[in-house]
Amino acid sequence: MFSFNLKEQDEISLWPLPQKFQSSAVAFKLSPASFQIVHAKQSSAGPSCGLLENAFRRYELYRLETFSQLVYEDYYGVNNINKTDISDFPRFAHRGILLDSSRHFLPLKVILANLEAMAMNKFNVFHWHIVDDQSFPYMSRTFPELSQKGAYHPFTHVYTPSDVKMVIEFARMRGIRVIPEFDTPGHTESWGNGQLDLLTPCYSGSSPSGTFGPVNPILNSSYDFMTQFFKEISTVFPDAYIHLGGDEVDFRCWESNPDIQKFMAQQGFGTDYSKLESFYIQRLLDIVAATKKGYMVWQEVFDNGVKLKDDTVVEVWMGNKMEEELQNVTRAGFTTILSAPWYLDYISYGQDWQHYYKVEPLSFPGTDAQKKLVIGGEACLWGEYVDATNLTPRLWPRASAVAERLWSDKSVTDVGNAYNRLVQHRCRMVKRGIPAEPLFVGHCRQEYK
Ligand code: CP6
Repeated sequence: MFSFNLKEQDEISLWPLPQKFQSSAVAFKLSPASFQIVHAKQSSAGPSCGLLENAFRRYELYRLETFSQLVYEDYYGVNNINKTDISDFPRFAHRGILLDSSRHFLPLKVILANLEAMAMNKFNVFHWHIVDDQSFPYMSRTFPELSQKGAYHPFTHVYTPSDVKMVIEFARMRGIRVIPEFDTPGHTESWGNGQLDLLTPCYSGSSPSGTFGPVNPILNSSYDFMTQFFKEISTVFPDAYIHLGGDEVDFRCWESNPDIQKFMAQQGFGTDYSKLESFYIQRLLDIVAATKKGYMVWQEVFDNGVKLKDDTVVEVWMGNKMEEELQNVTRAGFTTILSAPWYLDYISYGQDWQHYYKVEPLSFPGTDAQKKLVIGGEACLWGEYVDATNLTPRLWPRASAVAERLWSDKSVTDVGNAYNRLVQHRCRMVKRGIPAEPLFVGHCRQEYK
């Protein structure tokens, strides 16, 4: 009468692949009525661990992620699990996703759904590129005008303190850190709307042109502002790290401004504006260090020779000379994370996940000590062409390729095997309410509604 493809339910499809696992043909039936998950006798956690208790509850029938991925529905619609021994741990400690809520506002719902998908893929860092040139949706208690005047809309397109709390707690429950990025001195146009004199006035000839450039590095008021601002940020975001940006500073406005020119001469910087940039960043780093937070920065900050604290994490994002950069950063003894090969905002026809999958983060020449300094990577979804309508399918399952690269053993490189598992993993995400896009032709047993 009719037939259907049994392939999907017959195979287990773990993603990312555990470090070690051994499955057997012995199958157990799971009955929803009697199923329970308990702490092992030797477990150090126990029922006092609220995080685990909550995770148990969330996973209902199938509970923890890997376990849940082993459960399959048999021909009769009964849930089965085969006896399996697993010993697992991540290859890299930092497995992140960057979302950009400035180029387009991302409603809370989209951010939370993404955190859910991150947990399914064992990502553990949400790098929240929360503000940028185009808008300032972060509602600051100390400087409320930043979002009142800098957000796309002062009420509907902002993250209130309780929104931010919600994101942090939702993430924490899923083992995800939230690292906010407040990118300065460049990428700050939106900050200027609500904070007078923060940005450098650009000149055309001998008079101000009415436009503004990077944060004004020659005024004490800029540093007073940053001191108060990052004091707030350090209390709102509990993670030990803050991302301070420092990328893509456009020098043209600084060059045009006679006060800046005078300052450059006084400091003996000549016409090397990267020295001025470093002067700013150096003072900013000292301000943030005083809040007892560690900081992450984009690679330019290292390239410009800024003196960094030993525990600084340098994020390598430029695709050209990436291996050389990793070599230099680790030779200088800094920890680093890699995002250059994983710019998921770039789209092209075909299965681009395979390119992300084939990256080997430690292929650069260097000593074992240098390689140890690469603590992970991030898939970046910059927001120029992304909002709530297309974020989730654009990110998933393409980011899943990055997830496996950062979690599984170095030897897990078989693209064909990955394809088969990823097809099913993608259907599993769809089944769980994440509208992940298809890899190629085919179907899921349960389509997205
Ligand atoms: N915004 C910010 C961006 C980018 C960066 N910083 C970016 C640059 C080049 C590409 C993609 C994104 N949109 N603040 C660089 C880290 Cl190709």
